[in-house]
Amino acid sequence: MSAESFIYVERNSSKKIGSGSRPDVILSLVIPTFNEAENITPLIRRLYSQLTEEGISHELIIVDDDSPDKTWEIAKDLIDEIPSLKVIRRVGNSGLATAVVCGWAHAEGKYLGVIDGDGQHPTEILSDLLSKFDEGVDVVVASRHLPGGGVPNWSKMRQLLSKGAQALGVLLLPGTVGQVTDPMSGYFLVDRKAIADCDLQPVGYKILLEVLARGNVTNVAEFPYYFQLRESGSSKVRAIHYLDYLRHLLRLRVDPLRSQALVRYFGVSFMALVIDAAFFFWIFDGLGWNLTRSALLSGEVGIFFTILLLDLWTFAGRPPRNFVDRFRRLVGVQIALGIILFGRLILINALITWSNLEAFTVFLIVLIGTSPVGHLLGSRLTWRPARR
Ligand SMILES: Nc1nc2c(ncn2[C@@H]2O[C@H](COP(=O)(O)OP(=O)(O)O)[C@@H](O)[C@H]2O)c(=O)[nH]1
Ligand SMILES: [Mg+2]
Repeated sequence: MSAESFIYVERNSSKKIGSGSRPDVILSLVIPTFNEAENITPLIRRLYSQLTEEGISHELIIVDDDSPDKTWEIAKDLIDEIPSLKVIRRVGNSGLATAVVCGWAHAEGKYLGVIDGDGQHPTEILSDLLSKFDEGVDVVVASRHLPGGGVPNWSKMRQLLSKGAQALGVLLLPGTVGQVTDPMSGYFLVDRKAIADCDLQPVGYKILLEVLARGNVTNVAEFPYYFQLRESGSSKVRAIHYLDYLRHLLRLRVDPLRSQALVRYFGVSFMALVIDAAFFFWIFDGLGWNLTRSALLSGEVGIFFTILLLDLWTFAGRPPRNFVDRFRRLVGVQIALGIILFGRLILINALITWSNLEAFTVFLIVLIGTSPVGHLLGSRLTWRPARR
């Protein structure tokens, strides 16, 4: 065993992810573990033989948080057998996301990655993920939410929590979370250049969030995968991790760089609302058009204003940059918001028939009530980069 293959990291170690890499290591794959004694040996062997067969020069870095079941010791015993293995035993610190950062800080490869230690992430797609870097992307995410991907029989509760967490993320950090179909993925690779010397300070479980938010990331690619059943042991996800996630989102939210996009976003939404209402008031009250036609036209004016400003101002510079992709995106947003506008017309007419409120009041209630739905949908379509 070489001296640097086993690393003992004490509390408050502040090693950073450097910009230099070893030319002979393409991939540094971090495997965070906590009580994975039964899973870790087969996983390490599988990864090593597969990557070696595929000719991918690599290192495998276990970062174990001093597991009571001695996962780190079991891994350490494999160092003689697996030449590409490094084992980090972290004492006095815990948490999946910080463990990954710790592993990357000790990594020497050009591309940095993370994979779960319980066998739930299929190793077979690693070379597919890696090959995406040829297209000039900064991050490649393995996604459960693309066609061809999926999750096994998660309880309804966990599915709901996962969807809710994602929706909340899109709402709070549209430009970050909305960039990918699976922002909760724990399986992804990142070009070292994108996060070298970045001050990554993740909270809890979601390291991808931190990379997308604080890294120098412009282009993201995704690749589908099916989340497999755990080989052994149990998930470490607890209720507290949902609170951690919320804390993480809020922490990233108040980051001034990110706030600028958010302020612009809400600014545009608010202006669109005012324009929509003023236009409606003008043609309905002033010109005497009928209710449905007025609501339709003013809604369309609002939509047009929104998509144009989000594209040209709020998210200027975000991919896709070529004309065809951009046109397709704008049409997508228009169609989505158009469908909502149609629903709004039905609601307005229903409310007018069944209540004795004034037309303008009804219009305002429905407009304000439905705009979050519209913007959520619109944002997903507007900010998601063209998929590679
Ligand atoms: N180092 C470290 N690894 C962790 C910690 N919590 C979870 N893990 C590992 O992170 C991976 C994913 O965790 P898991 O509980 O399976 O999450 P799930 O797949 O989303 O249910 C597994 O390899 C765990 O052993 C932690 O606090 N520290
Ligand atoms: Mg798991």
